[in-house]
Amino acid sequence: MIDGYPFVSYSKETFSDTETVKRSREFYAWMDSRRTVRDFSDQPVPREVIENILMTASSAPSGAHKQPWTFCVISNTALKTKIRQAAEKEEFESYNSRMPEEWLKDLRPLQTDWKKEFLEIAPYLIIVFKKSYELKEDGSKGLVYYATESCGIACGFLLAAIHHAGLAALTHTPSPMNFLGKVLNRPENEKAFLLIPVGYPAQECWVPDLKRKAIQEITQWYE
Ligand code: IYR
Repeated sequence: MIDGYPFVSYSKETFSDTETVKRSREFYAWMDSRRTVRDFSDQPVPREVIENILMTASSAPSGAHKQPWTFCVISNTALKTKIRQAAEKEEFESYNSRMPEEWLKDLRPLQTDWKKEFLEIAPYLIIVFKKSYELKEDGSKGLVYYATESCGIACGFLLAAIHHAGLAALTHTPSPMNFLGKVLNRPENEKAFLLIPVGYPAQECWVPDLKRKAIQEITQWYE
């Protein structure tokens, strides 16, 4: 007898080819309408929405089902201010002396800079922490597997859930990010992975009119 989960039947509804094509097309169109947003409204978002999008994120597959993530949810005004100040300090350094010219040139069309007012305006900041190992209650350590891939997939699910709920998000990577672990007092096994401000888009919200790569540019078919 192997220790572990009981196995249950996974019988899902399937669809005709026509319906499958239609569903995939509609989902693509919906996801393709998602944009990274930097202009947020301060309109509050119901707490249950945040809980639901986080549970969606946590439904992502992970190595040996370890779910090696913690989602820190910040709505406290003083804490948001502290995070903004610390992020801007790092970003100022990055934009002014750490990023190479090619990187700055690549960012110019997106019109980003070191100022991060959205960190105080968005009603919620979700900070995803990656566990590089498990810290058990008795203080011992446990392995996790493919933690980076697992967290990346969870963040993808999270962004899709945010978009599905009609909210906007920004994948923000203040660099380096270790100040977040310090500000939030995270345990030693957790490293900040991604900072995602979440909220409704501002009434006036502008995004660059970027184009996505065509199917021929992103695929190689072996038939
Ligand atoms: N972390 C900085 C710089 C930045 C880097 C990339 I790559 C982007 O796609 C956008 C911004 C910032 O958040 O401004």
